[in-house]
Amino acid sequence: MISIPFTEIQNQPKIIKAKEVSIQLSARPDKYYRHGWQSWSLAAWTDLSPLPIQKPAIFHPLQINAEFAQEKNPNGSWLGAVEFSDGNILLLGALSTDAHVLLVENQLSGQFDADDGEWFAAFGQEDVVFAEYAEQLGNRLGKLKKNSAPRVWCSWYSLYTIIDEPILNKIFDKLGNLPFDVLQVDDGWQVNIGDWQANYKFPSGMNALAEKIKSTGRRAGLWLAPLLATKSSKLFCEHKDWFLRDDYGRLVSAGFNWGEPLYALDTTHPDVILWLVALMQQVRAWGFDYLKLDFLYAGALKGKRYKNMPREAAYRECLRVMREAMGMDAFFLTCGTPILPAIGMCDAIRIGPDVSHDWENYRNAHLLYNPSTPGTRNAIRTVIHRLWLGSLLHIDPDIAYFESKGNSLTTEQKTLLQDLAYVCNFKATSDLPQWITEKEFSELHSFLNTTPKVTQQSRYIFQIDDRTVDFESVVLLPKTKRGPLGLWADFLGWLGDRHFVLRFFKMLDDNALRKRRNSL
Ligand code: 9PG
Repeated sequence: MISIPFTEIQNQPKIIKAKEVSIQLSARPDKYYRHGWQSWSLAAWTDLSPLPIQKPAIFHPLQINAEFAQEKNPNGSWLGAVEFSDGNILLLGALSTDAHVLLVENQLSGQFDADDGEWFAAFGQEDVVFAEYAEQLGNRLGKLKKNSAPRVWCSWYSLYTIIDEPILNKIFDKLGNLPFDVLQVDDGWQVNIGDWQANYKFPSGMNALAEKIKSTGRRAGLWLAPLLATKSSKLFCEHKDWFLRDDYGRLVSAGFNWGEPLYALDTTHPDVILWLVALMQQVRAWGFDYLKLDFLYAGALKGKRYKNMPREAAYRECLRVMREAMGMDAFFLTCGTPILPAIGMCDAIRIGPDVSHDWENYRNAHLLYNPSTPGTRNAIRTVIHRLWLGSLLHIDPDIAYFESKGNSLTTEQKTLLQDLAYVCNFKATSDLPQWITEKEFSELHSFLNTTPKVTQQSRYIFQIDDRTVDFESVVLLPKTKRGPLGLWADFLGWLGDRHFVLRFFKMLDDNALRKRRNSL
């Protein structure tokens, strides 16, 4: 462990090569910058008290860095920062993958999993320090920024899995002259997670779907989750030896979704690599050139791999292979991705949890303490703390809403989300042309055509053209519940780990979706 006196960093940034490094602080800081592992994990400035463990635990592999789920001290993936009473910050950040930062009493320390690596440490004004860190990361991992991010219509946040060929074709026609660059088909087109062929709802096949989109003058986008599979998939049944296992030979859980347990591919297995390359080429051959690859954390879970290498390094290598296979001319958006390994490998990265047509779900936020589940407040909170990534690649804050039908967000909340899109310079929506009013249609039209001047005035305050927008009220985290409510919360957490409970909730969701489909 290399120990650095704080005074050595106070006047100028430092790069340190070490497996472990620690900085002894001169005073107890006021705040800690927690940087979550992947797109959906929390990023936020908080006080130094322990955060409640988010629940249900069955979701840990798919929402956080599960290795640190029980850690009480403030900590985060690759980087951490502390804020002192004078407003200055000290940042310690890794310059390569497989690293973690932790604050124990007055000691800020960083640790690489396997070998030595480089650390960046700097003290001063928050924006300057984060910009310097990003610059150093860019030098090592690469900057991949194209001129401007495409404007995207995405099927997920209005139709979820109820997409089918007739409804999508109708929507593509009705989008008229709205200035979208990409129409992206999300989850719901595939036979199963792992079985990436068109399902019965797309009888004309994927070529025809891409053709239809291109005939409207836009690029065709497609969602896939290539690094994992459900237990019921053909892929899992036929290739059990392709899946990640632990030291005892047991399958590693990649969480639970789509009403089923999920398993992760071992992306260092030569046959898996061939399969992934063929899949990326297949998607391109269908005619899609905007790829939203999702649930990518599955490529970086802890396990015993075919090739013995650190898990995030293995994941980064897999991204490189998929990027090469899809071609540099494709637009590659990563989602549910561990952040640092994706830098330099993709064009854009989702930097927060999903938005939803609700502001905050009381059960998930206040009883399960889960800041990763879909919800607009969760999304804004984490995105606003990850803007520093914007100098390295396009940052996707998720979609903005304009429609009021089926949407419980207030006008102010919807405006905040639209402003977040301006701040990130990444514009997307899922609104249905048949649901939005004339007024909402024209608001969406002007949103897509506007690039306002955005300047950041402080951590949470932005000037957007002549308006001042303050995101501070959004970022607060719910307090731990005590007494009977605390017990109830624990019980809910326990229930949330049961497969039958998760399947029951899925059934309710599916029913609601069916109703939605019928109303279209
Ligand atoms: C499709 C969706 C959309 C969406 C993605 C991703 O359990 N979870 O915490 C969880 C978080 C996000 C999520 C699904 C589950 O959504 O972010 O845009 O593509 O998958 O299934």
